[in-house]
Amino acid sequence: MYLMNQTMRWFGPNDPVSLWDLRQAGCSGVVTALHHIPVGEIWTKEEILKRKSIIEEHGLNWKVVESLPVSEDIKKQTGKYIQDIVNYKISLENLASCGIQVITYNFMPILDWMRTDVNFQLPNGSLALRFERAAFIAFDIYLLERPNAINDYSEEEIEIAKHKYFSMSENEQAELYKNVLLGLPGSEVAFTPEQILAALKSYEHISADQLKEHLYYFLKEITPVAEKCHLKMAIHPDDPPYSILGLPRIMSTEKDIQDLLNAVPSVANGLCFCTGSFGVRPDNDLVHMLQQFGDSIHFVHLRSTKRDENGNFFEDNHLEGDVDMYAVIKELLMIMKRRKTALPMRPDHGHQMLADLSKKSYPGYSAIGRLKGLAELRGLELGIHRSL
Ligand code: DNO
Repeated sequence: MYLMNQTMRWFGPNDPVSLWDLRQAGCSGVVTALHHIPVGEIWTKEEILKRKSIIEEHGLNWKVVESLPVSEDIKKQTGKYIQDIVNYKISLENLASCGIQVITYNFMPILDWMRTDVNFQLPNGSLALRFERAAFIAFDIYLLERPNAINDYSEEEIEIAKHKYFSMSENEQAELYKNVLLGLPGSEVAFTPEQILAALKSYEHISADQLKEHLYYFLKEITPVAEKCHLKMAIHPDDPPYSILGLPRIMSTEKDIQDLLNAVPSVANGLCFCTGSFGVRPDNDLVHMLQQFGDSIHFVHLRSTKRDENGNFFEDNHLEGDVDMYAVIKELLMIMKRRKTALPMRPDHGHQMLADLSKKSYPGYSAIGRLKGLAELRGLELGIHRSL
């Protein structure tokens, strides 16, 4: 019988959520990354093994990396991208030799996930992550003052954003600014406006098609190495799954996945299927996508968002919101049975709740909300499995 391998994300020794916490939450392994190694540099065997032994000392395993980051130079094919790819290949070989099986990465320019509110209060008092479109547009036009930003929105949207911005206190504006540019997950470093504007400018001449070509070039380079050492590459979708701040985004739709798989056909070239990211678009039919691409899924993030007609969404309970989690898990069980393999999964994000409300953690990654998410998902999976 094939049930998913339950994992949790751990940000490493600086994570306020401990490995014991995660083990008590019921997972058998963690997914993590060597966040202290600058992007582009080699992950040495020594550093990988050091991390692995800390994890194993707590009775947990480490088989999935999230993430081995891709440098901006590789995404833009500028500067030292050739060297960065050489280093990436060496890191892959090192990881494989230490027993790692799956490598999560993304190809989102500059920023990873983006929300406008990381403390959105739900009716029961717990806190969730939220994307409010008017706040995001207000950030873009008034706080970042991105040149030509107004061309990306309708007059009506700009009017609503203007109203939003001028009704915010200075503190709220500062909070919004901080939330949107929170930087990369696992890092405390925020971007300054000058840095982000310069970074955005450096993508000005890169279209979505061009960025796709850069992704495929990168994959054609590294896939033979991944194949040779039996690693599976798992690309994470764009979050949210559309262009933001004028940047190209290329892993948002069914067509994007199809293009990726056509460009580099290999068992090593696959997906991190994140239901919360893909699920924000009403035109992404998750069950259909699972049916189409089931053979290429190497890692699963389970989360549900609730969207409205104004382009806002918040992260709902794992079994509520717009994602039909029953149908998703049922499909995953059938994929695993067909492939005779257990896929690694993790509950993605969780609400900040109970004792965690007074604790600090990475946004979305407090202990108790994820424990609750995992417990619900695991129960649902077992229930479906037993009734099939
Ligand atoms: C957010 C995460 C993403 C993910 C990366 C993978 O919580 O799902 O940050 O780790 O995009 O490269």
